Amino acid sequence: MQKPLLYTYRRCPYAMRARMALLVADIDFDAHEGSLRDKPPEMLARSPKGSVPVMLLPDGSVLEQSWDIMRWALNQAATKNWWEPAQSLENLNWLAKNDGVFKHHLDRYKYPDRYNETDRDGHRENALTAFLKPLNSRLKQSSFLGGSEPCATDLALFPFVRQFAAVEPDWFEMLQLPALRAWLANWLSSPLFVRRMLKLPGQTTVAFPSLGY
Ligand SMILES: N[C@@H](CCC(=O)N[C@@H](CS)C(=O)NCC(=O)O)C(=O)O
Repeated sequence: MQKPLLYTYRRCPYAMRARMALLVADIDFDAHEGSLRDKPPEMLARSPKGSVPVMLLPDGSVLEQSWDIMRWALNQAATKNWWEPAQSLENLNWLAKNDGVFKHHLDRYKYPDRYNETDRDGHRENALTAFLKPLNSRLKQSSFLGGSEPCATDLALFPFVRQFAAVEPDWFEMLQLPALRAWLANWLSSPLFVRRMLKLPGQTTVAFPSLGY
């Protein structure tokens, strides 16, 4: 294997952050677009935990966590402006809160049936109070968590905030979260995101950047 191979799933926010980091780092990689209902046996053989993203490196090692893929892509001289600000205690805390408390409430708000959830609005409120309002306050201080420029933490959080905003877009639009909304709009229109969202053929391995995006 010459190039890294990423097992990915288009709508998965973890896969989205990994793919955006690989694009930022301008890394040439192959991508296998899968389905959560029909996971490729060769991926499961390398990573039995069965979640995406998974990255196979040319030296045979396997990265099984989205943040590890981001580290592998961005922790190098050319992209240290993306990686180093993400190592501050504050930004590591944002990552932990995103992947912890926010993801918990987001899932139960977005998929109440899947979680047998009767208090969907309570989870929506908790996500706002515990995460989105504090994030809005933080983003009033600077446009990005990286400061005036984005860093890996911005990349890591954006796909989850996007999911939340998309559950009830009209309701989200009414919220008094101007800094957060500006941050989100910036990412949604970013060429990185637009390129990442283009459809890959399902269940086949393709050279990701060579599709001419
Ligand atoms: N901690 C993992 C979480 C990855 C994850 O949960 N991915 C979801 C898709 S968004 C998944 O593959 N779930 C397995 C399944 O639903 O079968 C990471 O950061 O990569």
